Amino acid sequence: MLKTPITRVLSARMRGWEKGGSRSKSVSIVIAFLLMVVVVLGGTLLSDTNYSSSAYDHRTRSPEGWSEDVRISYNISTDAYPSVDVYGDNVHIVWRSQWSGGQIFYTRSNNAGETWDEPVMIGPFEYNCMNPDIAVSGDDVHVVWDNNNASAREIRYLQSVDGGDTWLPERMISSNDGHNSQGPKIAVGEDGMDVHVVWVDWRHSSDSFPPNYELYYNRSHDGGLTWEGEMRLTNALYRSGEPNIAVEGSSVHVVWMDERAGKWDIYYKRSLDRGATWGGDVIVSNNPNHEGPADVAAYGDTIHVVWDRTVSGEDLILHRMSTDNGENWGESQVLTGPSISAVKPRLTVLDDEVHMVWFDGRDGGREIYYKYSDSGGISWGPDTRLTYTDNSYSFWPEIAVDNDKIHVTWYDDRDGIWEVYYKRNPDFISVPEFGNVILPVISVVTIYVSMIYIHRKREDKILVEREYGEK
Ligand SMILES: [Ca+2]
Ligand SMILES: [Ca+2]
Ligand SMILES: [Ca+2]
Repeated sequence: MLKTPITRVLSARMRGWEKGGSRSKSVSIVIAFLLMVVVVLGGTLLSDTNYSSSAYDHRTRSPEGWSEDVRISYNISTDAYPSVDVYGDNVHIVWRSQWSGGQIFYTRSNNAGETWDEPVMIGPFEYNCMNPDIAVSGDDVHVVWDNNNASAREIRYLQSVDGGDTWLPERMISSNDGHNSQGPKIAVGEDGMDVHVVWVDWRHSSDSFPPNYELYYNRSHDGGLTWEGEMRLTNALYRSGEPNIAVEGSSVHVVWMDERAGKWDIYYKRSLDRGATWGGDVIVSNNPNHEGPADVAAYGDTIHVVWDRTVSGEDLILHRMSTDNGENWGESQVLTGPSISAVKPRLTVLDDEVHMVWFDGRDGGREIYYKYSDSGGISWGPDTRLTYTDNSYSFWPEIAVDNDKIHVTWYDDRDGIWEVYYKRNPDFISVPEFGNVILPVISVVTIYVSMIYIHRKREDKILVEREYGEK
């Protein structure tokens, strides 16, 4: 057979492979594999560098479907007690920052939590602001808190009518009477016109010992522009505290902790006429243990109440519902626990979907947990752990839902100082995730093809040399 250079190479290669070239081939595959590992790791690290510049926290894990933790607050002081509300994909968060003696800070996201504006202090510069809460309807953003620039702590109200771009002048919506008014909670109706605020007031505190705190209330029917004047909601000795409020159509629902019977219990009351008149106090918990605090959420005629019950130093979270707008109440059911410090349950409801968050001590430290019912509160899914901060303390979660997205905020000390965090479900569809896959794949294919090419060139050279050497 005529030996041309090509046939020489081919025949030499065939003999070479027969003679154990497969060993050098496996070596090259192993090298290619190691390179692939290096490239994939490198690609992941590189794209993570881009990713973390948008404030995602890679020290945490997340359950399926949830985004990573996004740090919201950045100044060098303590940031805590966030509150969140959402309208469409516009998410708004307020919190208390220790920045300069205690101010209210605010940020928003107009893309459902993917990016956030730089936080700003809202309202006039005041010291010692506490207990912010937020409610949103369309472009109307309503914020309340308390501070003691008056002769005592009083309820402050701030409003934006342009989605949080600018804020109208701050107003005081409790009476400046020298007695503390604090811990306000705000709710806004679906039409955006009815705004309701409830708080704890000390003006009757000397009536009893322990002091007699009572719930007071104020409302607006024109989207927060004018306020009707405050009303007393409770009238029973001893402390009444930690109210929460929900509005649905013309019905307003309030729950709170009350120690009128010598221990803390959960009470409920409602107004069916946009807050003009109120029904009697209804005890929701029926148990000799410590009960509270509670939260309430309403959708149509279905009212959900959740609260924390302490039994022998551990906590249960219970749920009770009414399907006739608060007239009658079903049996209470235990949703979770007993667990160490399973407290502060917060609720939101949209149709048959009921969402709850709380913080829990079962893992050491405190972590944020989430639970969900898609049957209008009848049956509930498992407890889902949302944070993994390795014995840090994650506290006071708040939750809001719209456009099939669940938004959760809380604060914790993973960075050695209290900061505000956020996460959502579903997870973000992000460019870095795309890059994580495509870039390494292209790199690996290129390197592998080059290696095979180089290897074959070298092999051919050796075989041809050997062929000629043998002759
Ligand atoms: Ca801070
Ligand atoms: Ca007052
Ligand atoms: Ca009282």
